Amino acid sequence: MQLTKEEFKKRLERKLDNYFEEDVKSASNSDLYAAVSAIVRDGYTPQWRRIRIAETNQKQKQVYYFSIEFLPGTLLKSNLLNLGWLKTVREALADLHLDLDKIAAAEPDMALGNGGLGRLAAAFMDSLASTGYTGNGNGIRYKYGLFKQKFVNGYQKELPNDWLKKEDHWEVRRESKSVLVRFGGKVNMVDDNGWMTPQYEGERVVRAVPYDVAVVGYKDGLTNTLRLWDAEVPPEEELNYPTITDRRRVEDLTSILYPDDSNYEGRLLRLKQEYFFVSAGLQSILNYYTKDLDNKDLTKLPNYVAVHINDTHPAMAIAELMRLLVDEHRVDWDTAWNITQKVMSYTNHTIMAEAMEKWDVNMMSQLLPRIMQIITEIDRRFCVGLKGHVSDDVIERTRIIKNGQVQMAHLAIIGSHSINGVAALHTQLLETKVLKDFYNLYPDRFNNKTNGITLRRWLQIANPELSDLLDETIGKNWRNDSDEMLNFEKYYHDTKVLHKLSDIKLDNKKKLAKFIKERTGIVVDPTAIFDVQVKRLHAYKRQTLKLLHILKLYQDLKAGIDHPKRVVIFGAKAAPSYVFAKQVIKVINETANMINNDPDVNDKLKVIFLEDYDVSLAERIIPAADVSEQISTTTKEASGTSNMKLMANGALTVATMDGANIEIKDAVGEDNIFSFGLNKDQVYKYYAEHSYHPREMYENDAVMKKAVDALIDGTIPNCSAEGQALFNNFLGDNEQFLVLADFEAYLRAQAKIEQTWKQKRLWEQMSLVNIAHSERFDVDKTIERYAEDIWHLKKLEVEKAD
Ligand code: 26Q
Repeated sequence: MQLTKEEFKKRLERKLDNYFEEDVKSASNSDLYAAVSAIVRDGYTPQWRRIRIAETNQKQKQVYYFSIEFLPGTLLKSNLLNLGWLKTVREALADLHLDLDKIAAAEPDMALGNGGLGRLAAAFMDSLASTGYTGNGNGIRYKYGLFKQKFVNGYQKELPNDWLKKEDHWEVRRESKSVLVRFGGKVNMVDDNGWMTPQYEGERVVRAVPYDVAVVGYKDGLTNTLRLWDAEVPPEEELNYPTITDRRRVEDLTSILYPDDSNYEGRLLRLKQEYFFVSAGLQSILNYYTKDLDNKDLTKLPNYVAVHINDTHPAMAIAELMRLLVDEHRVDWDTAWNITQKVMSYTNHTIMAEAMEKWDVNMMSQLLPRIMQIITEIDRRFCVGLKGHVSDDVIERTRIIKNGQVQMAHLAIIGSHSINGVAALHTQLLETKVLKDFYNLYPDRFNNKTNGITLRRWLQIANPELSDLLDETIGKNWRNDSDEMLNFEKYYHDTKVLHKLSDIKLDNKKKLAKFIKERTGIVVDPTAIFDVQVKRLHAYKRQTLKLLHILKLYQDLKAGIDHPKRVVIFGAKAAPSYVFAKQVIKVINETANMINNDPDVNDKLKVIFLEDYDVSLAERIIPAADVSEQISTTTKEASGTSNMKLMANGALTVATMDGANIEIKDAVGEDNIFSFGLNKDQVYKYYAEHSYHPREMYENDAVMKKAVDALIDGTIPNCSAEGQALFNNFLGDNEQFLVLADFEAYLRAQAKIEQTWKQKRLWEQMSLVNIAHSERFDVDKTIERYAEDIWHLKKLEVEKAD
């Protein structure tokens, strides 16, 4: 639908008047945000309805993406962009002396995710709608999103993220679509006319109420639905919840997002959350299938429905679909199993053992007695089916229930027709190491789907200046077809374009410098190298290696050895219970303090740790980055996605050959990336031979020793305990992440960065190549591959309203 500036202004006045009895002059940014978002809602609502009707009529297959996290960030600008209104609205507001960016800043971040996995789920939603596939998100409407991070004396403190305090403007409560979810109690199987049917006794019933968020596709795309479930006391069950505590226990189900992104803890509430949204989602799918589509033949379900399991958190979907088919719809077990396997597919996001979900059999039996019975039966049949075909060892290693625990990854693999990793190396490691036994059993189920990013958000919204430069050079069609970005490489020798590129970067850096000044009071020089590491804080991501590099630079500067000016920028949250990660934050903050206030350094080096890294902050930092730090221990980062966002914005990557970094290198060529460090075979060799002896390295390398010693010799004030903890960690023979093993290679890569920085033209050329090749990581390409290879979807045909 077209919108003119004049029409928008009229609507704005009307909304402000109706909602707040204000006009454009008197309204606050938050009033303006409410009014503009209401106009946007009016813009997509008719289309949203029309598409739902078209879906029901055309009965095409749909995918349901089950994810315990969705991390969309803010939606105003992306909805405006996708409606094709962004420019008009920005200009209309400017006419009224209003700034869209300031108004948009009033929107709270929808931070219903920890990091990569949740952000990927949100990107997939946007992409499905934009590419024209009917895809639905299924998740949890957490009352509190990921905690807000504050630093107090350099320590991380967590504050609740009450994002719903000011009502969410995008969600629609759909009470009529509520379903009931049952927990606990006892289950007895009784014969009901020849069908063994469960009878429940003493179970608790919770009502799941969906809140739907429209996912507006780009330009001629669809408007899909992200369905997030909230837990309530069912009105008909009021008497069973007599006390406030009883009621609160129900509300608690959806109250918090677990803040650990790579460490698994078997908490009962987490298990409840997992079953809650899985059961609600599947019931709602079957309601749609049997009622709206009026289909009674469940054997045809796989022709209409694909359910995707994002990591193992929703893996109970396999058992729950079996329960619904067998118990409620009286489908026989073998038929039900066949349907389930055809419907389900699973993505693995980690190879780290400590992140693998395992649930205690006793806990699961108590909370979900029928589900535990079904998983036990799946496991039994799996073992019986293999007996005699493979060795007993293989059966023992691959079965679902072992040592009193349910291995969720095994359930996910056994119950799905497709298992994918998220980057080529990651998938290869799944096939040859971590899931080798399963790969031998089911080689055809394994496939790779390298992650992608929403270029719409990371270029068009976050970096409009660079987007304009692409328009001016290669034409506007890259906005619809990212392949065309490759044409940008033709400007490799074009001095004018290279200058423009560097002006845009400088401009973005000035804006970030201003923001840094406002937030921290620290002045940074926008002409310095902006060296960025933004991601969750984790030992394997090795913010510690960056820290050692900073200490080395500091020592050089103190000794009169010169380096190009550099501003190191961190953004990272640590899981609240992750002691080591919090110690790293403290040491980095104290190091920053020391360096930023040392007159000897003379502004040659600044270290900025920005609080509360989230999607909104990413949109400010990433367009201003010169260097992208992707320095995880090889084999540990499944893919990474900040690497892709930074590349698209013209940052040059310094990287270990881990995750998708390898594919970035393939795309840009060796000369346009700074790669370094141990390869996967060297890493596995250390592990296999127990041959990592960091103390020897430390004793034999004076530069390393000096940097590491700074942690304990009193150089860095106010963190002797934490500095000692890092020191001990680095020097231990069982240090898993091999920080010191990569130190020297990392310094060499950084020296090369300094050399290149001095050749301004070469730097701009490399930057240009990186931007051009970021098309490879366009999430729409990733989604096309999922749609074709895994979900077997066709695009929906819809007529536009006008
Ligand atoms: C599990 C059980 C209990 C509590 C929490 C969790 C939990 C929650 C979140 C476990 C893992 C996560 C998130 C993992 C994650 O974000 N992984 C990242 O996924 C990205 C998208 O595929 C990859 O790019 C990253 O490499 C990977 O680390």
